[in-house]
Amino acid sequence: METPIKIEGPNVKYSEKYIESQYPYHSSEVSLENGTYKVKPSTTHFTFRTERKVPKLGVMLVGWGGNNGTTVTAAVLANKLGMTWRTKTGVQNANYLGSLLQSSTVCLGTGPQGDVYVPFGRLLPMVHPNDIVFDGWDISSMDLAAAMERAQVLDWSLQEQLRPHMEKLKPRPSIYFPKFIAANQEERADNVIQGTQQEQLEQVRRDIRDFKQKSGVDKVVVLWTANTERFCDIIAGVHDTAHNLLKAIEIGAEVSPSTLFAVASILEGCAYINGSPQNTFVPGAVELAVQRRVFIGGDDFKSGQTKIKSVLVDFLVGAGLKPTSIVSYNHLGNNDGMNLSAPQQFRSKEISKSNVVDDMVKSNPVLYRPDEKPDHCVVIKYVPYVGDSKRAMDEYISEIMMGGTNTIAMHNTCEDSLLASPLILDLVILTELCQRISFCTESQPEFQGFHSVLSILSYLCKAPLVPEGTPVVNALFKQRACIENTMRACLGLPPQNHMLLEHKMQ
Ligand code: NAI
Ligand code: DG6
Repeated sequence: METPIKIEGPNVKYSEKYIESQYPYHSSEVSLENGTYKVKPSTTHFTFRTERKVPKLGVMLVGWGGNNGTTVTAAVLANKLGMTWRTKTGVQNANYLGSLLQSSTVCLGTGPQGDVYVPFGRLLPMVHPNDIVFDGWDISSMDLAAAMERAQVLDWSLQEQLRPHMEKLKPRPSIYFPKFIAANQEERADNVIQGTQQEQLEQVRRDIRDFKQKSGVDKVVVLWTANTERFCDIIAGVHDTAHNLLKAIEIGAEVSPSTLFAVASILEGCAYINGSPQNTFVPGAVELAVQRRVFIGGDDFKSGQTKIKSVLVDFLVGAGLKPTSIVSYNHLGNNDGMNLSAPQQFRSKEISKSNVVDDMVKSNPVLYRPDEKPDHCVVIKYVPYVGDSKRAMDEYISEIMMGGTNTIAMHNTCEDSLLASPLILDLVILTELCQRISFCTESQPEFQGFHSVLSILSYLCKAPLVPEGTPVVNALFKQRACIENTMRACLGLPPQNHMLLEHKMQ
């Protein structure tokens, strides 16, 4: 039995419907006046309101029959059914390792026995992954049991237990435009929606409604975990506004399948998350989401090599060392790797993996001139033999004191889909939570939700999508602190400051 959490304090009120908190948000405005930085601290008083009722959540995956799609579905089933299986080293239990919300903790404060930590996902009322109902689309018609076998991710004895459950799950036909993904994917495409772009869009919208109605879920979040597409050229009059984009779909101008899915979800009022690197969110799609007040998030799961990069470079730059060269190699042998072996799809991934240290570099003008960046090279190779067990090798060279150099080399081997699956769960659960949070201030007294571009998801994304004009944060622990402190604000708790002043007095 989990110990319930209740905050007792003047800043928080629990009613049947809401947790309502008062939160002083401290910030500082800086100006440069006569060669001096003038810093003006200010405080904005927020009221946060979090709906307490956790809905039944449905998640529709685009690319459901892929390695990530089958692995996350299988993992949830295995956890829900309490499955265990034998491996060569012993008995393994189903778990959610790698999920920020399920398997990492936050400190509530200090008790008689020292600091008290609770799972992140227990801070506020949130959906539990075991309760998520999955559905989705794939251009491959394989049922999820056969697709799980094709993925070669999970131990065989677990697959045998899962098969009767997974074989009942069949992906819905999907939108397939061969020019957007690698030609080597063509063989898989036996499950496609026919018709004009407009008809395809309408079909996806019907699918969302059909799922919602048949499964009885209260809400649906749609998440793209299908193949990486090539970038779509953004054309004025086609992709630039919501109106033009809807018109472009109607007349059959070039719109990518992922953008069609995003538009269909937004029109159905369902949040849409992009787990791949392509530019799904063309300006017209963003505008549509803002107009309809629907959340969008992305891009590209930050699962392994990039996660380490966003820690290591933050450490180096934060320590006053100067990274000057970052070279990252990957090789992998799954279908994602095969798709990325085509130049245009590789290019999408290369872009997404290359801008991930910019904020850290920019944060330190002692080390870098305004126009200066470290050399940064990204290589991905397809090597079928290693399957889903991706190899990542990185070399970081930094300048250190008095002309010295510091070279760090790293080798990481890991099943890619077992890293991505818990991120998928965190993304949809956090998105759903954000749909239940609203806030107001003294100057804006009407309650409002977060901006449609849900930047709080940045921790989980390589190339965080943020509202226009907002700083992009890639540094991992800043991203984590943003989620933790936002949740603490909803409980009327101050941000985690790690000062431990109570232990610093005589
Ligand atoms: P996968 O290739 O195993 O699965 C993709 C699935 O999408 C396939 O079953 C394919 O048939 C399907 N598909 C392709 N186009 C489609 C469309 N238009 N509609 C519906 N289904 C379609 O790939 P995997 O390993 O599952 O990765 C999925 C995506 O996630 C890739 O874009 C990958 O780059 C991205 N990603 C994966 C990470 C990881 O750690 N596994 C991390 C970051 C991103
Ligand atoms: C090879 O780079 C395949 C990709 O899909 C990656 O596995 C994926 O983008 C994860 O990248 P990272 O940098 O977060 O490990």
